Amino acid sequence: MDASQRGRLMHKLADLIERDRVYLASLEVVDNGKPFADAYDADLGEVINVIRYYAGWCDKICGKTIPADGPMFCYTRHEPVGVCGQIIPWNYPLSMFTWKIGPALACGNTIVMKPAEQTPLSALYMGKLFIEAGFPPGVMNVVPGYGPTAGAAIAEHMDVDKVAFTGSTEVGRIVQQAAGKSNLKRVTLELGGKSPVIVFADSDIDFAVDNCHHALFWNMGQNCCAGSRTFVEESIYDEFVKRSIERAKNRKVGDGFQSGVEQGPQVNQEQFEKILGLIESGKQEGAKLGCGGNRKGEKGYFVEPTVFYDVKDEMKIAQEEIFGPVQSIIKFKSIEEAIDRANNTTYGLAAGVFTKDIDKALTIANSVQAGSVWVNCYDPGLIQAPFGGFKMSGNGRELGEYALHEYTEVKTVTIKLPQKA
Ligand code: TXE
Repeated sequence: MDASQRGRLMHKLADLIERDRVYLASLEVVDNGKPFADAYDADLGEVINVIRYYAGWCDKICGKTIPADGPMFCYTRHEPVGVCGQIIPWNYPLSMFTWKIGPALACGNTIVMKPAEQTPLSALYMGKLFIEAGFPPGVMNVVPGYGPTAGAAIAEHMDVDKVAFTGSTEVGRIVQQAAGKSNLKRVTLELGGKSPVIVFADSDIDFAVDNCHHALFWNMGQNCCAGSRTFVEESIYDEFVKRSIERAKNRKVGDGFQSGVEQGPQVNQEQFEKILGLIESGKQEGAKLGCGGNRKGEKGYFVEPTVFYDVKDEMKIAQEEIFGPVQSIIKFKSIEEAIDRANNTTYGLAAGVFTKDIDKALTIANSVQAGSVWVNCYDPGLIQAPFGGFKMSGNGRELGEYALHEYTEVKTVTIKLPQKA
């Protein structure tokens, strides 16, 4: 169909999501446990914006004419890759769904989507909305199932041309290997992180405390770019620790449908136990526990907002992705030391810096190995800007114009002319 018609279908889909926004947000709460206000405002807001953003791109994806040597007319076409397998996690079920389908549809691909086994409901409902919007049969296929069966079938399939995966680094490797062993399908990966946030003494301390709190605790800490290593300059360290503990103690934990709740349960028992195990390792390895450190209550997978301080780089809680409400505060002395220690990780997804000194901000921005660097903010959620990882946090970029490159093949057409014009 015409590219502009694809754009109209995507706008129609966005209209239907807006119509059913309360229902979709409620499905996210039931499935994932996140607070309703977060699902409704942040997740659904982003979902609608992403689909509209990419709807606008549909008829603006252009090749080039190339001033090639000789009597040649040379141009490129940006063609769809074909059938795109997309495997997504459970922390942002609908957001991850739309980050993936947006650029894929804009470029004219078809999709086989596998939602996470923990959170398939909103993806299935989206399948229904695709039909209602009038997408041709076969363009969008939602296949719920488990990773080693349904997910692996996508990664290994000879007729799938590309696989986009978001999830653990461990499974990212499996997906890339499966692509290598089958048809060398294109692979983009968005994996875990251990993102540093560097707070200098000249920053507004309350502002920095609050931002570092949200950088870690947002979405129950189940965030690939969670600011999970909070580096704080020596001279403000004690005060920063004190205020961070106060903030975490005030965090309201409970049922996501109750108003005012900031933190719901972890997604399942496996994640809950992983987090409690890492908290235990922090205690045993000598990190100081400022607050929390246990499950909350006796029912459900609730974890107390936990703050560790005097955390050392070699401790497990400073090395491994916890994916839970556990903040680790680390002291630093100089900017050089902060950069070295921030980069001392296999991950490279994101980083934050808080300072009023532009020189420090730019030195950090240029020196940290991370796909996104946020200055005096953390994860502002700009859908127009690319997002993705350095090092073992993955490859490829999602969102923004950059994501379109991941969903097109560039074809070069060269025509010999009788003479150079
Ligand atoms: O992830 P998995 P899990 C991290 C986080 C978390 C850990 C484990 O640290 O604690 O990973 O979470 C599908 N072939 N992140 O076990 O298994 C699976 O069905 C193909 C960070 O839930 O990677 C699901 O759809 N697919 C992350 C998806 O992969 C397979 C978000 C993610 O699940 C598969 C989630 C296989 N063999 C977890 N095995 C982020 N980057 O945001 C599983 N899957």
